[in-house]
Amino acid sequence: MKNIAPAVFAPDGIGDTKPDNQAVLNWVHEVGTLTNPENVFWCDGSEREHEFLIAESLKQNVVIKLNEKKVPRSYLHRSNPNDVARVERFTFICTPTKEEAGPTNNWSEPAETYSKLHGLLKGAMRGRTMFVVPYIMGPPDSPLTKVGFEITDSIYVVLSMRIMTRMGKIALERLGNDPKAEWNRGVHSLLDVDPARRFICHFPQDNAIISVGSGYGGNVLLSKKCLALRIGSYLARKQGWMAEHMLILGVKSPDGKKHYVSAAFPSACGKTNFAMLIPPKHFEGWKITTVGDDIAWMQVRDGRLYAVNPENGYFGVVPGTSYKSNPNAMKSIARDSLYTNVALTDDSDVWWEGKDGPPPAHAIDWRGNDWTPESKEKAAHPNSRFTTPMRNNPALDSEVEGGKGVPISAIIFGGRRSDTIPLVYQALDWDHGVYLGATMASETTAAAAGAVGQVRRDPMAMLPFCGYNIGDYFQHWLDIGRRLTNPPLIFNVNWFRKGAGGKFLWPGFGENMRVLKWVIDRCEGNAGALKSPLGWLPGPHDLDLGELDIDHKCIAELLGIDHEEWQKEIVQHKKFFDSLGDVIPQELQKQRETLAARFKE
Ligand code: GTP
Ligand code: SPV
Ligand code: MN
Repeated sequence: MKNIAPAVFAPDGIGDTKPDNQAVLNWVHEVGTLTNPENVFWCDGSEREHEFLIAESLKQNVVIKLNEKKVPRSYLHRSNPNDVARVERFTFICTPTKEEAGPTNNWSEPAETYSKLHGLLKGAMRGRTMFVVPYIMGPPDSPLTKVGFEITDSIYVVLSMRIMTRMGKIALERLGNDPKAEWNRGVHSLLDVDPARRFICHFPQDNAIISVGSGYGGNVLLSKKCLALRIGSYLARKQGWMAEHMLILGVKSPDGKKHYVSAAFPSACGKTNFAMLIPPKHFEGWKITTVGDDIAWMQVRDGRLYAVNPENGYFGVVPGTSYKSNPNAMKSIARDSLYTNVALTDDSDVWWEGKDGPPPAHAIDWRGNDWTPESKEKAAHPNSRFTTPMRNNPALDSEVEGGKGVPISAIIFGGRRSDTIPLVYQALDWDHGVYLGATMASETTAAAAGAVGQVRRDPMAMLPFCGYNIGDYFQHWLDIGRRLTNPPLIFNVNWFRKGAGGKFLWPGFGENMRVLKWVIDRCEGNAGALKSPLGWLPGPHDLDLGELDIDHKCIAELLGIDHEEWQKEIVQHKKFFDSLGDVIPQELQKQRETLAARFKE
């Protein structure tokens, strides 16, 4: 299957919707002069355009059509095997000074980087079509909503952006013709999909992104991690709001009361699953709805925090998704979806490890090779993904289009930790909660290139996504807290604690409702908790474990605080802060000292 495809030639009326904003026209002209494409295709997001692009990408073997009966209007794409995840080593924040990018980011000097990238882009689109994709991030009537343009030579990127963002005319209308309007300039070229020429570069001060050499989602759907988080977090600090790697969900209790919760878990640590949770039978009358599964933009209004989901679709982890683990995701991806790097069955259905039912006797694996259950290789890549419109989600929250956003009652942090971290506990106050976020750690996953399963600090799940100095980011969190008269309560969770046998102690998925209910009850002021050195910890009787088949010993282990492990953990907190130099706010240093002191009490 191909990643790089030759130019497409559209009939009149398709691909010719030029914006009338002169700044955009000038920029497209400049990029065209540099990259020298065969032609320019101006996207408008229409159904007719979509049909044309699908037909072309089928002809060019960029996607394969799936079984129309089993997965209507859905397609499979295979990326280059050298290009299956985000590349953090080749991701750069190109602020004028290194200090602005801070100790956690790769930095490179803007002028030098532009010149290097322009060198790579010179003539890079020869023989290809240059697509211009206008899009907005955020509900159409939100004050937080941003306009972006992505130039790309990948038809797969165009098809994906159409699902992931509100794409086309809506963005041209929002932008208008003011040449000084704020909008993001994104340039993407596959080049020759060579890891040696792969760079994802951000220029926050110019609101610009250049990504070359990759065709994988997180590196090339520039709306998502690049704009909504890296550039977004930079703009958010300047403009007084927050851009976070968080899901947003609604919780309605049987008496009709509704709360909204946001949660920051690192990549492939359970955001999509938590955002689509279906409560177990024991919780009849409770209903969870999804506002977003990956990114939250939040602002302070009347002393409360309000959140919108800037995206329009889900780019989710496929392996492990089943009717057992996540029925709402299964229903969402049963149609209108673009799959990447999953296996293809002999009847043109898709398959992956962890899907319901037995494996197929034969399939084509994610690399395009024959596969049988006896094969040593996985059929689907561990970071294979679905791209699907959020409107397919049966549990989509009714407020998802609301520009004002939803009021957040609780913020949950959580990582993937085999030990040390209890199932759930609550911070003592906002500043303590910021400390929980700042010191959180998680085992690395297949979502990023590199080793899997290594514990690393990933503050607020933003380590790969904070577009400026992490010390200033922590201070921004503390400052936001000062503006909140009715702040969300802050919690920490860990679905991934393991017992002596190396198995997960907690059943997870739908059963996470039990933890969520305690969170909501704490917000309502009617759940018990014990004061511990870590903060408020539920006693075994504070969690509703009714009808759950779980050993009492497991619960004790899940909620236990091992003092020896915590002495080590606090040393790691200090090491982490020390490794960042002197950028850590005093308040967070103080939090660490009081945490250590509480253990001595
Ligand atoms: P990104 O899209 O990379 O940001 O990931 P995400 O945070 O949305 O993670 P996702 O919900 O896709 O889950 C990632 C992996 O964790 C999948 O393999 C899930 O099956 C698994 N997972 C999710 N929730 C749980 C849970 O509660 N318990 C356990 N054991 N695994 C879970
Ligand atoms: C993540 O890695 O956190 C994702 C997938 O959500 S990607 O868009 O590739 O970043
Ligand atoms: Mn993510």
